[in-house]
Amino acid sequence: MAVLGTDGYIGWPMAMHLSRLGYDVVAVDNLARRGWDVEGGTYSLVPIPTMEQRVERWRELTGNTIIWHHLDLCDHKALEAFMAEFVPEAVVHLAEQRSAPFSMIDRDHAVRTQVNNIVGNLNLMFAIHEHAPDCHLVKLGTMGEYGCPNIDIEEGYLTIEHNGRTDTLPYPKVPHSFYHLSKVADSQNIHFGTRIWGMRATDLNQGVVYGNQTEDTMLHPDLMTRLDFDSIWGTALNRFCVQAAAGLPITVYGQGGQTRGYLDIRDTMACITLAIEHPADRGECRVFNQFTEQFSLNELADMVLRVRKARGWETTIDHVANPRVEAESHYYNAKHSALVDLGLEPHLLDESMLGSMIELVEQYVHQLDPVLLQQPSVNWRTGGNEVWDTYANQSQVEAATDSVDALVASQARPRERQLQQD
Ligand code: NAD
Ligand code: USQ
Repeated sequence: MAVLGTDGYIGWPMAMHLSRLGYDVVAVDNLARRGWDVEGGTYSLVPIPTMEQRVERWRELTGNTIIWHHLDLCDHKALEAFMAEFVPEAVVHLAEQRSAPFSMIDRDHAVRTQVNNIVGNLNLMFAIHEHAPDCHLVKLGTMGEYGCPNIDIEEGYLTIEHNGRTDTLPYPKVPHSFYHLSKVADSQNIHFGTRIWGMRATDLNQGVVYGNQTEDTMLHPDLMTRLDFDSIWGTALNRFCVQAAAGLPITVYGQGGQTRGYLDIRDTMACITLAIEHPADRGECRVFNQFTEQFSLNELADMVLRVRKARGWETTIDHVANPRVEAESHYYNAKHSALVDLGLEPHLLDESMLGSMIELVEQYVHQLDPVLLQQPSVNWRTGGNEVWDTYANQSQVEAATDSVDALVASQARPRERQLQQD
């Protein structure tokens, strides 16, 4: 079993989850994400050890071995050698640039996102085809591929009647960003691969993930997964919890009617495991919408506010000017029954879950950079703004005195280092 993107927010708990279930897990990552943090002056609020330290701690505590493999999916020769050596029965592919704002900074970041994601995925498809043709590709896509159409969103396919004829076709996509567009291209390429080569594939169109704790991450501080809070990498509900823990206003972009699918990180583990345990057939391109509930941003912000209030603390909602180009009040009804039919028992969002997330954040709140938390640094129309420039320049100054590789290896956080120096 190969988990690609294991150093990330979802990848690390996923590798542990599968390892605990008895799978032989090979963990793959090129550590690009640590480099992108250095580039933009961002960092995980929860400190994360190196991959070597993580797999060693996991082995020490559970007796289970996760094999760590440093590999870039864009290096097709290395990827082919990897696939020929391990011939995995399934590959969980999480290894992409996954931030919509990052992809909207400028031309360079849009191109890097699409090249990394589309080429990496294509290399993986060819490596599977040539060296492990029976391997099940479990690929993380995103609900944002669909956008917000004014009709119900189906699970991947739509049956259309046109001029008296009927066909079932891939669902039309109107994505939210250059990042989301890269996922649409991946989906099309995978669909094609299943048709021409008889590949088996499951494309998981996942909603926004929240939460930070799984059974395995809670075993030891070294096994925690990353917690992004800044406006480039942090996702909506996680950011709202961090803002609540810090007593800062909750930043709802625009009117707050934007509705998306959401799921608890524990359900991400369960959904991917269900997909692995019920593999797609040869030649099948299966699409599941992977989320458990849909909420508007106003609904999420109100819930977080109530949790704060129940503890006797006031906080406010700040409707900041929307840095994105997106509908702020729209129809949204996305189907998501396929994973429930396979046996998913969702952890629905409630106030106790939000309370425990806020408590977790409170332990690290002194490490927060409030500018990174509160101020959007990328605008969809004009790209990276002065906040982006300030933090990116900061990291360039750091990089001039200390190579990016050394920073990545030492896990240093640019802002923290600056504070120490001050
Ligand atoms: P993440 O950024 O925390 O982790 C992604 C990992 O992939 C990083 O460790 C990075 O170094 C690695 N990576 C990137 N490009 C690579 C390459 N070319 N070769 C090898 N490794 C590479 O992201 P995440 O939040 O864990 O998301 C994982 C996947 O799930 C992504 O594909 C993302 O699009 C998808 N997804 C995430 C969410 C969410 O809310 N976090 C929601 C829907 C879908
Ligand atoms: N938003 C706010 N305030 C904030 C941050 C975000 O109002 O402080 C809004 C955004 O404008 C957007 C919504 O919240 O309307 C969701 O934004 P997000 O940053 O939580 O999520 P998004 O950019 O869509 O990306 C995240 C992951 C991505 C994944 C996607 C799933 O980073 O990898 O693909 O969620 S989905 O949204 O279903 O496409």
